[in-house]
Amino acid sequence: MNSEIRNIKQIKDDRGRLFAIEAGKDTPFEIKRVYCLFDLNSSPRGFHAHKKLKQLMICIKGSVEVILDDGINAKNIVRLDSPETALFIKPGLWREMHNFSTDCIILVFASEHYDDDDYIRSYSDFLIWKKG
Ligand code: T46
Repeated sequence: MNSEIRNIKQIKDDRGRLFAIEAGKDTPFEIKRVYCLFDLNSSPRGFHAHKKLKQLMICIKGSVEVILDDGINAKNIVRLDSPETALFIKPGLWREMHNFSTDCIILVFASEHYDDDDYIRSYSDFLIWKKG
Protein backbone atom coordinates (compact mmCIF):
# COMPACT_ATOMS: atom_id res chain seq x y z
CA MET A 1 0.00 0.00 0.00
CA ASN A 2 1.38 3.42 -0.94
CA SER A 3 0.84 5.01 2.44
CA GLU A 4 2.40 4.95 5.86
CA ILE A 5 1.86 6.24 9.36
CA ARG A 6 4.56 8.56 10.68
CA ASN A 7 5.05 9.78 14.21
CA ILE A 8 5.14 13.52 14.82
CA LYS A 9 7.37 14.60 17.67
CA GLN A 10 5.48 16.69 20.21
CA ILE A 11 7.18 19.39 22.24
CA LYS A 12 5.34 19.73 25.53
CA ASP A 13 5.80 22.17 28.36
CA ASP A 14 3.61 23.72 31.01
CA ARG A 15 2.17 26.17 28.41
CA GLY A 16 0.88 23.47 26.10
CA ARG A 17 2.03 21.56 23.06
CA LEU A 18 3.77 22.33 19.80
CA PHE A 19 4.80 20.30 16.79
CA ALA A 20 6.78 21.29 13.72
CA ILE A 21 6.83 19.93 10.20
CA GLU A 22 10.00 20.53 8.22
CA ALA A 23 10.04 19.96 4.46
CA GLY A 24 12.30 17.11 3.47
CA LYS A 25 12.73 15.97 7.07
CA ASP A 26 9.22 15.28 8.30
CA THR A 27 7.86 15.09 4.75
CA PRO A 28 9.58 12.99 2.08
CA PHE A 29 8.98 15.85 -0.38
CA GLU A 30 9.36 19.61 -0.63
CA ILE A 31 6.17 21.31 0.55
CA LYS A 32 4.51 23.47 -2.11
CA ARG A 33 1.09 23.87 -0.50
CA VAL A 34 -0.64 23.59 2.85
CA TYR A 35 -4.39 23.35 3.19
CA CYS A 36 -6.76 22.75 6.05
CA LEU A 37 -10.15 21.03 6.28
CA PHE A 38 -12.35 22.31 9.11
CA ASP A 39 -15.99 23.11 10.02
CA LEU A 40 -16.74 19.67 8.63
CA ASN A 41 -20.11 17.98 8.78
CA SER A 42 -21.15 14.38 8.19
CA SER A 43 -20.63 14.62 4.43
CA PRO A 44 -17.80 12.36 3.29
CA ARG A 45 -15.04 13.93 1.19
CA GLY A 46 -12.35 12.86 -1.21
CA PHE A 47 -13.54 10.21 -3.69
CA HIS A 48 -10.62 10.74 -5.99
CA ALA A 49 -7.02 9.71 -6.61
CA HIS A 50 -3.99 11.78 -7.52
CA LYS A 51 -1.61 10.97 -10.37
CA LYS A 52 1.40 12.79 -8.97
CA LEU A 53 0.57 14.47 -5.67
CA LYS A 54 2.16 13.32 -2.40
CA GLN A 55 0.56 14.43 0.85
CA LEU A 56 1.07 14.31 4.58
CA MET A 57 -2.20 14.48 6.48
CA ILE A 58 -2.49 15.29 10.20
CA CYS A 59 -5.74 15.33 12.14
CA ILE A 60 -4.82 18.05 14.63
CA LYS A 61 -8.19 17.93 16.41
CA GLY A 62 -10.99 15.38 16.57
CA SER A 63 -11.01 12.30 14.37
CA VAL A 64 -11.61 11.02 10.85
CA GLU A 65 -11.52 7.71 9.02
CA VAL A 66 -9.58 7.64 5.78
CA ILE A 67 -10.12 4.85 3.26
CA LEU A 68 -7.17 4.21 0.96
CA ASP A 69 -7.54 1.89 -2.00
CA ASP A 70 -4.77 1.00 -4.44
CA GLY A 71 -7.29 -0.36 -6.96
CA ILE A 72 -5.47 -3.69 -7.16
CA ASN A 73 -5.54 -5.67 -3.96
CA ALA A 74 -5.38 -3.49 -0.91
CA LYS A 75 -7.98 -1.34 0.82
CA ASN A 76 -7.04 0.15 4.19
CA ILE A 77 -9.09 2.10 6.69
CA VAL A 78 -6.95 4.43 8.79
CA ARG A 79 -8.37 6.27 11.77
CA LEU A 80 -6.60 9.55 12.50
CA ASP A 81 -7.33 11.02 15.92
CA SER A 82 -4.12 12.58 17.17
CA PRO A 83 -1.62 15.25 16.13
CA GLU A 84 1.06 12.73 17.10
CA THR A 85 0.33 10.73 13.97
CA ALA A 86 0.60 11.70 10.31
CA LEU A 87 -0.60 9.77 7.30
CA PHE A 88 1.72 9.92 4.29
CA ILE A 89 -0.21 9.28 1.09
CA LYS A 90 1.72 8.57 -2.09
CA PRO A 91 0.20 9.09 -5.56
CA GLY A 92 -2.05 6.47 -7.15
CA LEU A 93 -4.38 5.82 -4.23
CA TRP A 94 -8.13 6.30 -4.22
CA ARG A 95 -9.01 8.13 -0.99
CA GLU A 96 -12.22 8.79 0.87
CA MET A 97 -12.71 10.54 4.20
CA HIS A 98 -15.63 9.51 6.42
CA ASN A 99 -16.99 9.95 9.94
CA PHE A 100 -15.53 13.32 10.80
CA SER A 101 -16.01 14.24 14.43
CA THR A 102 -17.75 17.61 14.81
CA ASP A 103 -14.54 19.22 16.07
CA CYS A 104 -12.33 17.68 13.37
CA ILE A 105 -9.52 19.78 11.88
CA ILE A 106 -7.22 18.25 9.26
CA LEU A 107 -3.98 19.84 8.14
CA VAL A 108 -2.48 18.65 4.86
CA PHE A 109 1.00 19.28 3.46
CA ALA A 110 1.20 18.74 -0.29
CA SER A 111 4.06 18.26 -2.73
CA GLU A 112 2.46 20.27 -5.56
CA HIS A 113 0.44 23.40 -6.15
CA TYR A 114 -3.27 22.85 -6.69
CA ASP A 115 -3.84 21.27 -10.11
CA ASP A 116 -7.26 20.01 -11.13
CA ASP A 117 -5.66 17.90 -13.89
CA ASP A 118 -3.89 15.80 -11.26
CA TYR A 119 -7.25 14.48 -9.94
CA ILE A 120 -8.94 11.26 -11.10
CA ARG A 121 -12.50 11.69 -9.86
CA SER A 122 -14.15 8.58 -11.30
CA TYR A 123 -13.41 5.20 -9.71
CA SER A 124 -13.69 3.39 -13.06
CA ASP A 125 -11.22 5.85 -14.64
CA PHE A 126 -8.93 5.24 -11.66
CA LEU A 127 -8.96 1.46 -12.26
CA ILE A 128 -8.18 1.99 -15.97
CA TRP A 129 -5.37 4.42 -15.07
CA LYS A 130 -3.89 1.88 -12.63
CA LYS A 131 -3.85 -0.82 -15.31
CA GLY A 132 -2.25 1.51 -17.83
C1 T46 B 1 -7.22 15.31 -1.08
C2 T46 B 1 -8.13 15.30 0.08
C3 T46 B 1 -7.53 14.61 1.26
C4 T46 B 1 -8.46 24.61 -4.03
O1 T46 B 1 -8.80 25.61 -4.69
N1 T46 B 1 -7.18 24.51 -3.59
C5 T46 B 1 -6.73 23.46 -2.86
O2 T46 B 1 -5.55 23.41 -2.49
C6 T46 B 1 -7.66 22.40 -2.55
C7 T46 B 1 -7.21 21.19 -1.75
C8 T46 B 1 -8.96 22.52 -2.99
N2 T46 B 1 -9.34 23.60 -3.71
C9 T46 B 1 -10.73 23.73 -4.16
C10 T46 B 1 -11.15 22.69 -5.19
C11 T46 B 1 -12.62 22.50 -4.91
O3 T46 B 1 -13.37 23.47 -5.61
O4 T46 B 1 -11.58 23.50 -3.03
C12 T46 B 1 -12.75 22.80 -3.41
C13 T46 B 1 -12.92 21.54 -2.56
O5 T46 B 1 -11.88 20.60 -2.87
P1 T46 B 1 -12.14 19.03 -2.91
O6 T46 B 1 -13.52 18.74 -3.29
O7 T46 B 1 -11.05 18.42 -3.74
O8 T46 B 1 -11.91 18.66 -1.35
P2 T46 B 1 -11.75 17.21 -0.72
O9 T46 B 1 -11.79 17.41 0.74
O10 T46 B 1 -12.68 16.23 -1.32
O11 T46 B 1 -10.25 16.75 -1.13
C14 T46 B 1 -9.13 17.39 -0.57
C15 T46 B 1 -8.04 17.63 -1.61
O12 T46 B 1 -8.59 18.32 -2.73
C16 T46 B 1 -7.43 16.35 -2.12
O13 T46 B 1 -6.23 16.64 -2.80
O14 T46 B 1 -6.43 14.40 -1.27
O15 T46 B 1 -8.60 16.60 0.48
